[in-house]
Amino acid sequence: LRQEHLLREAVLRQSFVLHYQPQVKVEGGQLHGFEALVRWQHPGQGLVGPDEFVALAESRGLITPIGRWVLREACRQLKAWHDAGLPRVPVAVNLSAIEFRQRDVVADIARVLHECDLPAQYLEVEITESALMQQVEQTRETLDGLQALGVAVAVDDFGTGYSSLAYLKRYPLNKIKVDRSFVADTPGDSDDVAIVTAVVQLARSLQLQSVAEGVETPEQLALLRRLGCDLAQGYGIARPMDATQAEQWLRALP
Ligand code: G
Ligand code: G
Ligand code: MN
Ligand code: NA
Repeated sequence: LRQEHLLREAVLRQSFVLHYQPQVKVEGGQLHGFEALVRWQHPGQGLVGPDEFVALAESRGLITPIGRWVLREACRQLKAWHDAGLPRVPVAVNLSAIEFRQRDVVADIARVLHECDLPAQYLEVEITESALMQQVEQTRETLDGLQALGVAVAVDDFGTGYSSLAYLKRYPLNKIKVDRSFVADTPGDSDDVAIVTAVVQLARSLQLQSVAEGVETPEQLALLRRLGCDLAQGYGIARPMDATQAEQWLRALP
């Protein structure tokens, strides 16, 4: 109850901060873009990660204002980097199922892009597989709207939901993110190697980009290279970092 009170206050004061985790090209290792990850600047506990407050925010009707702050802040930061003459890379923002299912989500995103004067090609959204499985007609409309706007869509946590694969064909999507639970025990665990292999091949067959999450070791990266996975993200490449550190990654780009 106290956390809920503090979270409401945080929403009013916008006491959040975004960290950015690099996504690199598996072939060559160059920076591709960032995933924006929200943290709560908690009055007593320091920076608190989303695992500790997103569920509470969702159940208390607070995820929409938080999500809107995240979207606006990511676009504002990206525009600031553009204006500073830094290399232009995309930033991916996570949308919770609740945000994704709002009727006006596409209009909201379009408005933020317009207000920030940011071309849509620099924003991506990540939506979990389970969110995509609900309300098929509305989901399709929203995805069509995002596609028309030019915002790419990644399926987050791929393979962890209960879903048929049919939706991958029916919906306009751009990327599949192989869940880190499948990457963690590669290359030692042959079952996980088989799963990651299959997902990367599936993505390629459907002309979707593949992104491996949770890459922690050089051996995992070597496997992904053999499989032809497009992008990689994980502690072994870089941890999520604040905007100042992320900017150093941009400055280091050729
Ligand atoms: O940042 P961290 O590694 O703790 O992220 C944990 C989970 O929280 C991830 O599954 C991620 O998708 C989710 N998450 C991170 N940032 C956001 C956000 O801005 N909005 C939503 N809805 N989820 C987020
Ligand atoms: O949206 P998603 O849940 O996929 O967000 C990524 C989450 O995974 C963030 O909480 C991030 O801090 C975390 N993460 C990123 N890289 C790694 C990694 O290599 N290992 C582990 N265990 N977690 C990671
Ligand atoms: Mn994500
Ligand atoms: Na994920």
